[in-house]
Amino acid sequence: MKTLIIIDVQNDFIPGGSLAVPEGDKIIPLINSIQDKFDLVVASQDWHPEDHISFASNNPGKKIFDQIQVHGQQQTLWPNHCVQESKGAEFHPQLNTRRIEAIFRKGTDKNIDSYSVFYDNGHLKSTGLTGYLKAQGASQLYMCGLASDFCVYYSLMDAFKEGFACFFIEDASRPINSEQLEKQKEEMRYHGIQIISASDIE
Ligand code: VGL
Ligand code: ZN
Repeated sequence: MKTLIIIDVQNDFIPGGSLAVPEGDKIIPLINSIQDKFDLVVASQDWHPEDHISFASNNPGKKIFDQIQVHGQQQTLWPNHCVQESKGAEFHPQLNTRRIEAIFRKGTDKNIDSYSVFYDNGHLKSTGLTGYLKAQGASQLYMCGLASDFCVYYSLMDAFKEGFACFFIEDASRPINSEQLEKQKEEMRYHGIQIISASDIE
C-alpha cells in the first residue's frame, strides 16, 4: 500500500518563518498535486514547548547553530520554532490537508529533540507511527517536506530499519544545507532508499 508522509510543512520552515528553509514554499503545489496518487496520506508537525532544549534561547551563553551535547549526542541549537499552538507551528495555509488521515507530532519533550517522525534523537521513545502504519497495511513509504537533511532524512533512516520500502521525493523537499544532503543521499542509496521525483509517482 502506497503511503505519503508529508514532513513538517509548517509556517516556521517556510520563507518568512523563524527557521526558513530556502525555497520551502516551492514544494507545496507539488505536494498538493501528488496526494491523490496515494492510498494513505499522513503528516508530521514539529511541536515544541517554549522551553525546548533545541532552542539557542534556552541555553544561556549559546548562539543559534552552536552545537551542544544532549544525552551524549550532538545537538544543533536553533532559533525558536514550531512552538506548540503558535502560528509558526501551523501547516502552511497553501498545504492541502484534505487527504491527511493522521498527524504525528514530535519534539514535544523539552529535554530531547526529535528529527525523525518515528523516534526521538536518543531512540528512547517512539511516536507510535510504525504501529499505526503497520495496522493500516502500509508497505511503501514515500516521504517529502522540510527539511530534507534533517527531519526527512532521519525519518527515512528510521523507516527503512522498520522494514518499509522507502522513497525520498527529492523535488518535493528542500534542504537547509545542500552539501550535507548530497552525503546523506549516498547513505540513502546504500540502504536501498530510492531517490525519486514527484513525476516518477504513478
Ligand atoms: C527540523 C530543525 C529543527 C526539521 C526540525 O523539521 O527538519 N529541523 N527542528
Ligand atoms: Zn525542531
